[in-house]
Amino acid sequence: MAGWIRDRAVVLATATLTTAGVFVCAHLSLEASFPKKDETVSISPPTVTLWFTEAPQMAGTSVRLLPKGGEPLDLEPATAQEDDSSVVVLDVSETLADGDYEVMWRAMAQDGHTIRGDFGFTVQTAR
Ligand SMILES: [Cu+2]
Repeated sequence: MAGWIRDRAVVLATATLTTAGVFVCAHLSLEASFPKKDETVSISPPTVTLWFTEAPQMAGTSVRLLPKGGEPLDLEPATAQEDDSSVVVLDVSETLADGDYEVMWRAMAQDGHTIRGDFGFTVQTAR
């Protein structure tokens, strides 16, 4: 019993540390996106663009776009915008069919903290 409690405590402590390491970063966070979270767009978006509060380290930053419940689209890796490296752009080189999509992103701050998140949007071109 005591062993079980100790193991459980270790698991909880580890979970807490992991959560803090992943999600708590006072300076780097996602400020805005295109498309916006839960937005319905009437054209296939040419990019998925993420505005961060500071420039992330691109080596630890990635953006994936996938049809809801499907596989990530095979796109070129996201890049920092030339004139503002706090803006990360994923070029969407194919036309998205109508439907629900998910954006899964990860960004590494200059201090090495990694944050991640996801949001959905809908493409609806048909009237
Ligand atoms: Cu940080």
